[in-house]
Amino acid sequence: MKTNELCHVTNTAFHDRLDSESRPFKAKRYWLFTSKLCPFAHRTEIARKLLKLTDIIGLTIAGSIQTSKGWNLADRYQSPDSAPCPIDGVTHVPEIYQRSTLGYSGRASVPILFDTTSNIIINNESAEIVRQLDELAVRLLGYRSLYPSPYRDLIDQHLQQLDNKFIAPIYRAGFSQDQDTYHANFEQVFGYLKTLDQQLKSVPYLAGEQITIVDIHAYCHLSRFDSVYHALYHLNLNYLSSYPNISAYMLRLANIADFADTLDVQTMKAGYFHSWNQPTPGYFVPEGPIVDPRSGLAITPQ
Ligand SMILES: N[C@@H](CCC(=O)N[C@@H](CS)C(=O)NCC(=O)O)C(=O)O
Repeated sequence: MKTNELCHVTNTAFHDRLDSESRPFKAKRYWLFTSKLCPFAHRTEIARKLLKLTDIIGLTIAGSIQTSKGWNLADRYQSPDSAPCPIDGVTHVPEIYQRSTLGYSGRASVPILFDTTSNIIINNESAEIVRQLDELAVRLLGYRSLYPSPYRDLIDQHLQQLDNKFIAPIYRAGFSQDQDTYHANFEQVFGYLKTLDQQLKSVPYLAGEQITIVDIHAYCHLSRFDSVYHALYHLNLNYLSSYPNISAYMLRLANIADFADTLDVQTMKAGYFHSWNQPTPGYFVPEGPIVDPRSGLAITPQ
């Protein structure tokens, strides 16, 4: 699969495998670190739940407001799913990178897949982590793969389109420093939504009748569109609720607890509008639009 052109998104440095000879598997040896703000980390939370790996893979969800000290693990997100950080003395994510690779100078991003036995980061690229969790669930639990071989080419095509025609332009528009860059990416985003709405006319999920990994990727960015990207990145031509097939698709996914239970719109929004590296002074969190908490779709007040 060709690498993608995702600007403003952290390029990652850790691409190892979780279940290799050198790291014999045991429950809770592997640990995920995420944040409710991050759509990429969100992918790994949904995969962990959907693939029934919650007793096997540990999880700590950092506080959703990122400061110059990085993601805060001491003030972690409070939920039955979010366990205390298993690494002694660590309070912020950059410390995990330092502990794992002395002198590490890259970005300290989430998600992180960590090995609590050898105390090293295995992987910090969400798409790779999701695929590895899928392989683990198929091998260990005999679970149906969310990346089934007969559909891999189709899934890869959708993943590529999602990354290059929607996700990358969202960040390029939101962080653009001139009208032309903003305009070109604004057009790409709404062009993609029009195409996606057509694609979802005849199928319940992006690769057909079954949920696959591309639906996880799509849900994580689409569920942030109406409540965050519309205002924060000025992608304000339409709300997703004005695309009938995309809306029906998002409500279908939101009816699956393993998707909707991982979405916390208020916490996510507070993260975006208060974090130090977002295009907003962070004085307040916009009150509108009213959104459905399970799909993130804007609701037109009656
Ligand atoms: N390519 C990475 C992107 C991860 C990423 O950009 N995470 C952001 C939050 S959405 C982050 O932690 N940024 C913090 C930083 O880089 O300091 C993936 O898909 O996992």
